[in-house]
Amino acid sequence: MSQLKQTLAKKIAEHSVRTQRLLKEFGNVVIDKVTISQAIGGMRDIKALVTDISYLDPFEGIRFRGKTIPETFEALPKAPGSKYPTVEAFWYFLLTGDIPTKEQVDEVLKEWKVRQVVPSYVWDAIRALPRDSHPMVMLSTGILTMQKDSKFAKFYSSGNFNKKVAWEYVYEDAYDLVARIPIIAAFIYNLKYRGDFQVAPDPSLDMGANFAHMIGQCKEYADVARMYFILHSDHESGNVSAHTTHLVHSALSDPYYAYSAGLNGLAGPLHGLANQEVLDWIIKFEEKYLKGAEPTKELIEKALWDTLNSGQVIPGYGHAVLRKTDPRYTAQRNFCLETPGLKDDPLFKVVSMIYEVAPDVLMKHGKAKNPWPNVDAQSGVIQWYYGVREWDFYTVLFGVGRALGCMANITWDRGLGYPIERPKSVTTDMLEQWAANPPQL
Ligand code: AMX
Repeated sequence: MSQLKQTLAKKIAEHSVRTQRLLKEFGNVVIDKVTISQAIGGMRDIKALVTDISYLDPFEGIRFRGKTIPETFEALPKAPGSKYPTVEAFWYFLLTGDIPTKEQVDEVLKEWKVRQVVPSYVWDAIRALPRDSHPMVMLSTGILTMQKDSKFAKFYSSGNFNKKVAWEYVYEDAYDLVARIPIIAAFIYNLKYRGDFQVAPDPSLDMGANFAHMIGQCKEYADVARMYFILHSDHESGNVSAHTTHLVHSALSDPYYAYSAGLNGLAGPLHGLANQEVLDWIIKFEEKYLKGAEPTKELIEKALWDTLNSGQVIPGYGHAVLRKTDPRYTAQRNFCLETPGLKDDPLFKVVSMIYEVAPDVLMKHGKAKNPWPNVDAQSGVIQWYYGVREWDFYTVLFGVGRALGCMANITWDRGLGYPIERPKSVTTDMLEQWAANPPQL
């Protein structure tokens, strides 16, 4: 058994004691109450999910395993010659909460290579789709296709299914999935935008560098990929992609079913597709308002109001939990400011100008609870600068990163034996009765 799996087995066993004690001794302790607006309004803020992989504070932003983004980047072992950690080191950290030693990272890097081999039927299935399918359809299909070889599904139907060790099979699938998803994403990129010019993985490279290599990018892009996949990995478990993955897996659907479903949620414009929408908005702004002229704050303000007045949202702004600028936005903005060339890039200038104008506009508009930018407002600029200009691909990049968090989460879900998810529905009649006579709780 690998060091990672041994560490995880020990931690899950220790943690289970805490979960079981909470359930048995304190199961009736009330931690939250639910209002009518929460029941109708998308369950906002209801504390009804448990995860230790990450936590999102509305004002501070995300912490992975208790660490902020800068602390995470600082603490993890770096890729050779880079100031960014390898995704593999981050995977160890997300799963266990421990900063891996060099030896532990080396073991993950080695195992990753074995697991990253994608069955050839995945290529056949993706190639069979219409070439103008959205790349998220291709990614979700590619992941779902691998279900037939799920180790968890085989274990479940083996006749020897045992809840206590079920997590080990989820772990096996989850690990295979995170190792394979960048290879599948690169395949989709090459299929759709590079005339099916496919590049084999280079076994000497870590995940970020390998992704850069496979999509024909320069060496510097390896850091973009590492940063991007880590930043997008997890945002606690209530967001649509993570929650969908958790929900689907709670029915003991295997990780392939679960993450394919999660990706379908990520493909929504209010969630992961927003990064594509941001680029789309900027390009249309340039075509319609600039026509070759320099951008000005006045023109941006006008375009923002035109968008709002036509009933659309400003993509990349607002958040269901955050109430300040998303630190993932800041991390990417800092990357731009620290990268010669990028900080003077015309698109980065437009994005920075939108940042100066949009929060005030949204505040005057008076609807959005959070007028500040989220991760998606900044991520496309970096891709664009490095030549990944096919912006309908940006959500696929998000999906590669998000797999890390979703897969770590469901491995733990199974380890702790979380049951099938089944909230209770009520009727509008019932709400009206409670509105007239609030129940005594
Ligand atoms: N532009 C215009 N209106 C916005 C807005 C924005 N960026 N953000 C929120 N609003 C509106 C909502 O549509 C809602 O209007 P309504 O009352 O007419 O229905 C009102 O403000 C209140 O919404 P909220 O409570 O502030 O936000 P929410 O929790 O309902 O939704 C989110 C959160 C992210 C979907 C929303 O802010 C949004 O649509 N943003 C733009 C799309 C986007 O960037 N999505 C990516 C989010 C990050 C991610 O998941 N990747």
